[in-house]
Amino acid sequence: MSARQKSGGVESDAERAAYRKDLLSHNAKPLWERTMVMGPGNDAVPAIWHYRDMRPHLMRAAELVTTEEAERRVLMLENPGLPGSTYILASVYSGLQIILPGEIARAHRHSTNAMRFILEGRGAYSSVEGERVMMNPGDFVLTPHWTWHDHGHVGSDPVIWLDALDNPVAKFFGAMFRENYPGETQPVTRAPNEAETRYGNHLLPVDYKSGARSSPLMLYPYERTRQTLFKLARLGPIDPAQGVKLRYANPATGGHPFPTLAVFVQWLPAAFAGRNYRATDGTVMCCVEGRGSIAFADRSFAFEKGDVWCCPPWISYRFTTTEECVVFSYSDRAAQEALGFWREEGTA
Ligand code: 1HN
Repeated sequence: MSARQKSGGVESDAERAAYRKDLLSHNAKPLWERTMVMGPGNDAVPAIWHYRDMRPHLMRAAELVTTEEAERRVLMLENPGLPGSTYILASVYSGLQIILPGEIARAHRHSTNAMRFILEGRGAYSSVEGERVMMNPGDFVLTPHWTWHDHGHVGSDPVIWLDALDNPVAKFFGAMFRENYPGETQPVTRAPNEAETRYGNHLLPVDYKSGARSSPLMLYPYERTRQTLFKLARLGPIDPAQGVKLRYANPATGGHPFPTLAVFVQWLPAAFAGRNYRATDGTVMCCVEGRGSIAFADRSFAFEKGDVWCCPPWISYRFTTTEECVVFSYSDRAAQEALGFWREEGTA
């Protein structure tokens, strides 16, 4: 007799339990008993790392560990909702890196895309595929997939930057590779600012084909970004949630600078009381100028220059400011758009 005939479609609890146990021995589970709820968001929670707390720890790291030992002297920012992950969000890695005058962070390459956002100090450079890129505060520097890169410092004060990588995405796919360069550093084979000269002036080499998936630029300097942002702030209009928010573009395609990571900068006026906003891309933000705060449903963080915080996917937030602010940010939006997953929602 079938289950349906025996008990009107419902087997006894004991029979079901035995059935479930038997299934488990075959590494299978019934979908109708699923515990995984289909819905947006994940275990990541909003969190902030204040620069006033992290800077002394970076200076201490510089006393305790050499770049030779560490390869990269980085404090990884781990989301408290993702313990053991070493990730700031489920899809994005972030860390704070410090380099001292005269130090070298030796050359390597990896399949993951990396970027730096400079927080403090001058005189450090990143060599990317033979081009030495000088890094100044507010600059955004690219190290795309599989490009050789090493860092050095010819200035006189410590330099600190925020690293962002798409490591969790590559790890998820099982496609993470890395390789050491045969020497400590790669030779300089390109002119200073060569990429900017070739690709950064609304002109492209006539036969240029965007074979690479990332922007051909190595550097988006803050000076130009800031000028544009403040001119647009005067021109308006201002978005009720985001102020004036721009995305960094790949000049060859108009798309995002990386296939996975989207990168943004925004200006918020003084005394801004922003509307609520949420999107499926978890976002890491960094205050470049000014003071304000970001409020989530259950907590809010005051931020100032150098502070880094994360807004997990589909959790609403709103900005308020005391001074006009510039906020730099990045997220996995490029990957989500390419795959068709990205959504946003603005509410009063
Ligand atoms: C990396 O290559 C750098 O090149 C920084 O500065 C942080 C974190 C994980 C894996 C590779 C760098 C990194 C990294």
